[in-house]
Amino acid sequence: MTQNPGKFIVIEGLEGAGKSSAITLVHDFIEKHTGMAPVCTREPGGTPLAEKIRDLVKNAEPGDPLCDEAECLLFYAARAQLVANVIKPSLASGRWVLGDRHNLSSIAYQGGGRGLMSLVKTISDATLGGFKPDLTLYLDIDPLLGLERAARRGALDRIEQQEIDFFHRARATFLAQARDDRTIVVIDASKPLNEVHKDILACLGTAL
Ligand code: T5A
Repeated sequence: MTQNPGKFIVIEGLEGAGKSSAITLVHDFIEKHTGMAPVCTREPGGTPLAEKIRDLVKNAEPGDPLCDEAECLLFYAARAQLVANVIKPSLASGRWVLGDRHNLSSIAYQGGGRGLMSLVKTISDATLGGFKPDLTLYLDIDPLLGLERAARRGALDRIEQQEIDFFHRARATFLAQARDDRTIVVIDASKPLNEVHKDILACLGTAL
C-alpha cells in the first residue's frame, strides 16, 4: 500500500474485458467518495512522451518487427515517465489516480505471454521499486470472448493480432498474480455489463 493520502486504483484485463466502461463507473464512484475527480491515466501512455511510445508498441513497423525484449523495455520506459511525472506527484498532492492498466499488464503480457518474466522482474524492480497500486480490479475474461468483442469494435492492433495461446498465457498469469496478492480482486467480466458493474461497486464498497 502507498503511504500517500491519495489512492492509486487500477483496472486491468485482456482486450474486450470491458475496462472502458468500468473506468467510467469507478471514476464516478471515486468522485462521489472523495469529493474530487481522480486523475485518469492509461498505459502505455498518459504523458506526451509515453503517448509516442504507445504508438510505437501498438502499430507494427513494416520491415522492422518489434522484438519481444524491445517491446518490454518500451512499456517500462512509458511507465517510468508516467509514474515520475503524473502518478507520484498526483498521489503526493492528495489526488486519487485511476489507471487503465499498470505494471500487472507487463507481468501478464510480457512476463507470461512472451515468457520474459525474469526480464520483467528485473526492470520492474529497477524502475518501480516497491511502488504499486492500492487496489487492482482485474476483469477476467476468456480471450476468445474478449477478442471477439474487441473485433466487433474495429480493426485489431499489433498485439491484438497475436496467436490465441499468447492471451491464454497472459490470462493464467493475471489469475496467478491475483491468487498471491490480496490487493488484486478478480471480477468475472463474462457476465452481462450490469452484473459486472454491480460486482465492481460491491468490491469498491468493501475495499475503500
Ligand atoms: N500491453 C499494455 C502490454 O502488452 N503490456 C503492458 O505493460 C501494457 C500496459 C494496450 C495494449 O498493450 C498491451 C495490452 C493491449 O494489447 P489498449 O488499446 O489500451 O492497448 O487495449 P485495451 O486496454 O485492451 O483496450 P480494449 O479497448 O481492447 O479493451 P477494453 O477497454 O477492456 O474493452 P472495452 O471496454 O472497449 O470493451 C470492448 C467491447 O466489448 C463490449 C463493449 O461495449 C465494447 O464494445 N463489452 C461488453 N459486451 C457485453 N458484455 C459485457 N460485460 C461487456 N463489456 C464490454
